[in-house]
Amino acid sequence: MFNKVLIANRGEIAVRIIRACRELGMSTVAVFSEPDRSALHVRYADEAYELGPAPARDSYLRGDKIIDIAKKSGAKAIHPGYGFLAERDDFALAVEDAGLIFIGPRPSAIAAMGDKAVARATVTAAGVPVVPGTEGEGDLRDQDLIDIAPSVGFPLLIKATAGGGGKGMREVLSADELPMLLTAARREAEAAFGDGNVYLEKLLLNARHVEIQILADNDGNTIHLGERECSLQRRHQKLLEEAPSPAVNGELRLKMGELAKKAAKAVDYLNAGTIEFLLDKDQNFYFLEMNTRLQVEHPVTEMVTVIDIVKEQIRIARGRKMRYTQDDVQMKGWAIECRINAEDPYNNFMPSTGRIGLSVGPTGPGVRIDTGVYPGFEISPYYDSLISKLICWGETRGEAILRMRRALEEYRILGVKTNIPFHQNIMDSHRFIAGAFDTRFVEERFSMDEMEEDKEDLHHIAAIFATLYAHRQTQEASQIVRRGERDTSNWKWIGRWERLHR
Ligand code: MV4
Repeated sequence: MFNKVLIANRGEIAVRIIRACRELGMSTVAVFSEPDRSALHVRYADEAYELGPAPARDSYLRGDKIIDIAKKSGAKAIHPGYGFLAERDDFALAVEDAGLIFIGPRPSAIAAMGDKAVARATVTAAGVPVVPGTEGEGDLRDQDLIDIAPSVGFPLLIKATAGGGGKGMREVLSADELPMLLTAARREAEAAFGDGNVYLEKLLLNARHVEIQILADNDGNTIHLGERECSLQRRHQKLLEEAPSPAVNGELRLKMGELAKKAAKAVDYLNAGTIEFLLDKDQNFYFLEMNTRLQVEHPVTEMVTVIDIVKEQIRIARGRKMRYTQDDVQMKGWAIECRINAEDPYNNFMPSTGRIGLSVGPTGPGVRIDTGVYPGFEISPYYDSLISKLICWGETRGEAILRMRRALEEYRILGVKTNIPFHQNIMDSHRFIAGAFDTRFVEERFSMDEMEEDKEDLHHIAAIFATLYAHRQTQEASQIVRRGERDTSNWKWIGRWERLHR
């Protein structure tokens, strides 16, 4: 049994894990790189040890050093957070071999889900639907793939078996492009992952990215905590997540949840994990991959289920039974998370580095901020650009959106450019408000400027009212819009509507 945990990570997620440990009465050990000497996770932990220079390979990826520090400090368990060493089965194994506990899944599950072709074959055998494509876990040669391609159908996607998260994918529109793109994809995969193996999947268009949170303990209990909608992303970087998904009803949630549990059980899964699905317009869904770690967006699930996922991870790692059965899990209300990044939404989301100046975060009812920075902290180019995660809960999706709008208005960050204006535009977007978006929305349909024109469309404004006040008559909502003066902003409208009707 352990009472001291080493957190092998930095930033907001290290702080998040330290908080869970403290509430459970456990001591914490932080590790840090040179520029992170005065970071928040270092200040919050009971002890902290330096790993090395800024580059991750010299610091946060030094599994050997981290294990040594755990042994030296008497931490009997290591929580990897997300990124860095979180999904490295060799690290998880090394932790176990050192007689320590890895707070996460077994190395075998990380490895099985880490190879995307093995993952596909494994969950298929368990009866979980995958996107039509190549089958089996063996390595396929170009000629095999060229022979199989017509039966998969075009357009299709070449994906790296060692990939994931959208890295190293190639769209193929027709058979004649395939040989050339196979060569390019293999070269890229070889360079990025040291493994040039690829597989094929039919390309699904207009799909949403919906993922299911899983928890599994040592007693063989596997439960799901419902879904998260993660379609709002740009270049495979998620920008906003919500729970539940506007596209999922109770019946679909039940189906996806049961199949997600099957996928997890197929690799004898332990601890917290996430099953990613693509969901199409006709409510068909397909397994994409499993993330064998705690995720950035876990708070939206925590807000609607009132389950502390990190504490549950620690309980599970201690060999305890989960505190919840599937019947205990209920979703209440709606939660939205905006990732506040140090980047310029008016300049192609260019990262903005520098010292955080004066900053004041929103507070008040239903607002949660997870952050790893503070005024005076230097945002360096070495790590990701996440300043904080702003999470708002509301009784309805409408209340969550209005609360997020309010919170974004309150938020002040000086010193670096942030994507807060982007999120404010999203909160104004009729498609977002109506819940009518897919994974291509931000890149193909959304622009900071076009927003203004879009706002003039009365049908869309009617959709806003209908969504925000779903408990009222849609007709009533659209009448208010038709009576309207054209030059009044949507949000003034909503204010007026509030005064008239509440
Ligand atoms: C796909 C797809 C369409 N069809 N696979 C990107 C992340 C990785 N997990 C898999 N991804 C995709 N796989 C098929 N067969 C579209 C994507 C995709 C995507 C998925 C989730 C969230 C955002 C995305 C953005 C672009 C493409």
